Amino acid sequence: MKITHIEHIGIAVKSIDEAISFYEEVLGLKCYAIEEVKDQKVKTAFFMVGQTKIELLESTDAEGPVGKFIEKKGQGIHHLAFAVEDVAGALPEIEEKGIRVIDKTPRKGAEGLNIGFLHPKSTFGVLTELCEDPNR
Ligand code: CMX
Repeated sequence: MKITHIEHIGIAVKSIDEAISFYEEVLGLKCYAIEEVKDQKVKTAFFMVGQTKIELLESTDAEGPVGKFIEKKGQGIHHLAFAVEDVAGALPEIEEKGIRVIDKTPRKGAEGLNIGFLHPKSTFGVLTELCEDPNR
């Protein structure tokens, strides 16, 4: 498995509109995309910082992963996503090393990326995502 860079940092927020205002008006970043990912029960907003993105996540369902996270832990960093060249190959390779893998095979995430998650209980408390851009 080869990690090329940090693809994005996911931040759970209660209101994506309020959070966008902070990132744009206070930090001076530009939101370049807003997308609902129905499968993940979230609405997302993206900002580019160098080659890394900030992904704001607002839950669209209290029982979804971000809804449950905010209920339990409050707003804050939700996950760390690494860009890899081959998610389908990386997931079984990681599982073979005894790490708890949430997705055994890749699924489609925001921006059409192929993604897979590793369970935070196996990764020192940080929900870890692997992403592959199929257009690269
Ligand atoms: N970071 C760190 N720990 C987390 C966490 C997170 N984001 N989400 C849950 N946990 C912890 C809980 O606090 C809980 O810990 P304790 O038992 O110590 O209280 C434990 O993980 C719960 O684990 P669980 O019972 O297996 O499951 P949950 O139903 O809470 O689900 C998880 C947790 C990570 C398996 C689930 O959220 C998941 O599958 N996430 C992957 C998908 C996802 O997060 N999608 C949203 C983002 C989509 C996008 O980026 O587009």
